[in-house]
Amino acid sequence: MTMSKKIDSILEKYPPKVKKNRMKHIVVKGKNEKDEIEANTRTMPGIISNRGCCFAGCKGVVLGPLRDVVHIVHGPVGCSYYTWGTRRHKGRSKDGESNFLSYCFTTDMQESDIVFGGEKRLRKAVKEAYELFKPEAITISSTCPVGLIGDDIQAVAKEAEEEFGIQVMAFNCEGYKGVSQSAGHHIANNVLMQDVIGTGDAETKTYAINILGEYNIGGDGWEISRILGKIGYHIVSVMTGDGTYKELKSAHKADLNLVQCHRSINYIAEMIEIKYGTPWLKVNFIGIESTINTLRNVAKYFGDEVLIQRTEEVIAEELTSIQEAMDMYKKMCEGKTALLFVGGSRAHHYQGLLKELGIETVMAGYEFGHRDDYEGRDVIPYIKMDADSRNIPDLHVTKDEKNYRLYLSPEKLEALKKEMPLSRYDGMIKEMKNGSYVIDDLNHFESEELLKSLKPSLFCSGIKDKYVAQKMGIFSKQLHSYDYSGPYAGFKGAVIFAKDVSMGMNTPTWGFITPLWKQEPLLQGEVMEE
Ligand code: CFN
Ligand code: HCA
Repeated sequence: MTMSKKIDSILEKYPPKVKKNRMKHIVVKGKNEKDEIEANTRTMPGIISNRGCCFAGCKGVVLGPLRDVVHIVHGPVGCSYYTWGTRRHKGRSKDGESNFLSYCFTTDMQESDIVFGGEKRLRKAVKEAYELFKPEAITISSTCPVGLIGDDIQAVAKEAEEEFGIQVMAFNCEGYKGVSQSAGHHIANNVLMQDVIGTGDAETKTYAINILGEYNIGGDGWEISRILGKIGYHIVSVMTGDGTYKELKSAHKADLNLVQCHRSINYIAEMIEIKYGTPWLKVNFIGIESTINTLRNVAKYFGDEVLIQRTEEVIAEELTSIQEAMDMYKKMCEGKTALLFVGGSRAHHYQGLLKELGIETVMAGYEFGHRDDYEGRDVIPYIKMDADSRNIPDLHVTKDEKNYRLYLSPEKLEALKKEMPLSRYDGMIKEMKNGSYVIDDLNHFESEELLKSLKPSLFCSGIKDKYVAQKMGIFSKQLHSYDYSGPYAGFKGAVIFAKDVSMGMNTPTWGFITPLWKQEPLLQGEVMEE
């Protein structure tokens, strides 16, 4: 069955309202004049989505990796316990520094707290955490029931700050807020920008950079830092993989922000640019060509001949060390196909690396990407926000509640576009081959149907559907946690990824499994239309 017939047959199974909705989330690259996709909208009730929640995006993704902070989860024990360590953001302290990553802090709310309020319990937890661990800072993240009963976590945080003399930040990131993890990213970004970034005064050296949207999953950030360090960059802070509150405070002192995951941290990148005039550059350290391009672009930004020369030397050295292994694995991967379905950036970032191994991506999708992650966007050209530029007519920097916003009149924006090269964040679709499929918020029914008909060699996804695929005899690589492996970033990471997928796809195991589509259906039924 062709892919388009398959999609039609999937859509035909839905009631009309669902069909209408899902059609807008499916795009065939190049079929229409514009590749527009609906994204970042609410999943229809009844659909088994892979999406996570606001709390996952705030505490799990953005805050969690900060290792010198005690992160208290205010909610029932499961919210904290079942997310403990599963994302595999690694952290290693230097001498004398704290590392609380291996701990799981929760207020363990009970029924009585739901009835009488949980603030007392939270106060006690903050006090206990402070007395036992003396952390640099404490975060409080609330989960669903807290929002429903209305505990004032901001007031508890404020009180605790006065009592203990450390920063205590409260995040109202109840799971049900927004439509996915994405709302949680935004909440975390706002508070970090408001309360942390800009409060430090650490010394910086030449070529000072921050790495944003890099969470050190499986050690990715360490491999990226190794390469950048070898070239001669000074990494002021990493947001937030193996990162610290202490370093974050001085992040505004860097010369340039590199943005690896745009989705989760574009807010901070933009707010720093607007408030401090630090430009940001979209980078990608996944895949060899992407890593090389990234390194060249960063060197070009600084424009120093010695740095450009050193970059080329490091690239040559690194390439020599991996070439043989990559060639070997390529022979094992050539001609294979992949389906990619991951959060809000990796379904894009991994396509280059797969291509380098000879693996074609036939379908890719994000759980919670926004339209710009798919279709790209114009990035406002770099405007140095010194005292003078704040007086440019038509250019207004305002701070509404917690966001720094830049308002430009359309005329001014057009004029600026002419004056300086407009940087663009291209998004995922542009880099895909014509005819390939892009599906937003892919659900379990759709995943199973596509796996059955396309029978890809590789399904890159997460824990919720990994074993569904493998029971069908299709190798599934978790692109969230990297299963138990990594790093996959940079040069050395590319080899580890190549090895893992070569082994996974070529193991004889899959031949011993009788895929479900070769067995008799266990259940059969008709979906009733409205
Ligand atoms: S590490 Fe990142 S890279 S932060 Fe984001 S959008 Fe999640 S936790 Mo899972 S693996 Fe995934 Fe991205 Fe950015 Fe991770 S693709 S879903 S919220 N994500
Ligand atoms: C999250 C975290 C997650 C889940 C991974 C998965 C992660 O969104 O809650 O579903 O396999 O990377 O740990 O994305």
